[in-house]
Amino acid sequence: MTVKIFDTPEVQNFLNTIAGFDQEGGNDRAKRILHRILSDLFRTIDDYDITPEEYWSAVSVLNALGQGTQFGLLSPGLGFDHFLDMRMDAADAEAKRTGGTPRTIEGPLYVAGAPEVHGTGRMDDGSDTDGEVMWLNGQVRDTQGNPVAGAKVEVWHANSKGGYSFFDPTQSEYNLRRTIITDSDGRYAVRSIIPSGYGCPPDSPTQEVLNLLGRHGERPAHIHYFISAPGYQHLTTQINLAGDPYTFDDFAYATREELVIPANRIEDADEIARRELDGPFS
Ligand code: MBD
Ligand code: FE
Repeated sequence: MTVKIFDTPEVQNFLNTIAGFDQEGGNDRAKRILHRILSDLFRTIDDYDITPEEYWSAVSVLNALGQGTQFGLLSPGLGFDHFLDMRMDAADAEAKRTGGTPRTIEGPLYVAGAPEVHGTGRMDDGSDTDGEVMWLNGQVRDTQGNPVAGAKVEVWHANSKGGYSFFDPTQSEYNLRRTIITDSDGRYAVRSIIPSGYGCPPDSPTQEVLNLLGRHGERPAHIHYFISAPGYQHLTTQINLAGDPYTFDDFAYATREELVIPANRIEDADEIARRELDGPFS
């Protein structure tokens, strides 16, 4: 079947009808956007002679993606999240908003309402016996380099198996998720465990689509951040722990050179003992 009908008046009129162009009501922007998307898809069907069988198999993939967070997971794999970031970067550049830590994608695994701690605290519930202790500290500064006291630093990351609380039923609520308020010097310091990279579930519809593209679904070990303070632009970002085999081969395209952070291994027994006693905070 190699017929081409897209450019005929019948098909063009049909598209106008489907998108509600022939009638009042509805939302004008939605009409125009849906008209564009449907036009592009109809043209694709025409150009590639997509068969009904192929179309219905795509419908069944879309239905499967509708379960759980599966489209949220495929979305960064298909580059939508990074593309939106590229557009925000370009808008910042055009408005001459420069400097500061680069943004990167949020991903599908943020959960609002994490316990709040002031300056210091512990993120893990102690149950991940394979998890290696990690002290995570930093300072929120504005683009002039001045510390921002009382900034909100929301941090979330995976456990040693690459799983996130709320999505991995073996973890307690809000495990490895905290809202940290920076101290008077803009600093925060929390104790947690070193996260592992994330891999899309092998039998998920997301991985099924990636397989069709000959692609893996792996992310390097990373830690997510939202940083906000009144009067400042909200920052969504991540850091990557240096040395992961997927650092520059992230299926979600979220790595940025400036966000790859080498961890320092603390070997000194006295220093470890002092941190165990005092918490992560000194
Ligand atoms: C993750 O942990 C993640 O951050 C993204 C973007 C996609 C899948 C899993
Ligand atoms: Fe993540």
